[in-house]
Amino acid sequence: MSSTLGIDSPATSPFPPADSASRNLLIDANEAEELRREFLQPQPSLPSKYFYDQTGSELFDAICELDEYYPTRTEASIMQDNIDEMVDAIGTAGRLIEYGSGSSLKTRLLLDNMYPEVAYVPVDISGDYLQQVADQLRGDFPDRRIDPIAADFTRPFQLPKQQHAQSRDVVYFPGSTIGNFRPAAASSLLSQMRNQVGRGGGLLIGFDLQKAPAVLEAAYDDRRGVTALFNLNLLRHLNRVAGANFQMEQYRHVAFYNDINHRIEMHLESTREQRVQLAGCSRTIRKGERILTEYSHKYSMDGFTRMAADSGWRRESVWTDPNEYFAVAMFRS
Ligand code: AVJ
Repeated sequence: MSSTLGIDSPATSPFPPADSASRNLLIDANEAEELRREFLQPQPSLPSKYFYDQTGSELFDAICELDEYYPTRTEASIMQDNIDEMVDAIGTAGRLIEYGSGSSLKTRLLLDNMYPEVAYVPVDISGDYLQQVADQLRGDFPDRRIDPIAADFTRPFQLPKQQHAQSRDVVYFPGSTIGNFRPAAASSLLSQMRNQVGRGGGLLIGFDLQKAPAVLEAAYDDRRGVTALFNLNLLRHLNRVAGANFQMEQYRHVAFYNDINHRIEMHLESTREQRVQLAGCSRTIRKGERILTEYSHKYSMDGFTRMAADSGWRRESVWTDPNEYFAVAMFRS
């Protein structure tokens, strides 16, 4: 027991499971190790991917309907207003590879308008849901080739060989999900995407732009408290799949704009001292101590273009809304 942080874990590998509890987890050993690694940091954090169980995905859909949460509807309006230019930029042949496709709801506009020879390759970590969505899409777009791939896009994954040598691949990454990655991780993901499509390939990406902190904080701490439920639901999900004992009523949602790192930070603040078990480890969380659950980085146009250029991407086109709240851009490798 190292007293400083009240952390309880045996001496050998830094984050091994302390007791039998870890053996009947609904997550694999790597995920359990990742959870322990993040949670036992001096500044505890929990991976934001655990937001998205069934309830979390429904809460996120509800967030997208909120007045305060402008990103989803703003990106959709940019796509709607510029769809012809975008499908021309994607080209007449090749594949549109969507990282973290989820419901593919946002993609339907592209699937409706892209040239018929362009195949759609949705990539998502939840295989069953992916197959379900792919079957629906095949029903709605019978003339379009749909090739789903079940994979964790944060790690390199294999794509089936290209049909025709001259056709180009375009990665599609909407919703400013790039903002959830710390700058170094975002750069390496952009490099991975570039290696995936090769020379002449494309990247169609949506990213949220810097703006007044009041607008941003309202978007991540809405009046009705839907985002607060979305944040707290992460604890319930971990209780179910990672052998945790979080008492949700003993935490409160916190979201603020960090103007040094240009990001929204979401935390769960403990309202009292408590002992927490998670994935076979445990630690004390003090009253007022915060657990980080999500970063959402906001970009300047030049800043994002520079970050992409550092990963080998050249900006070809960019589309924004009249308020310049959000941007969608096509990059070429
Ligand atoms: C789906 C990850 C882009 O960061 O804005 C919404 C998730 N978090 N409200 C975002 C989210 C809080 C969203 N992304």
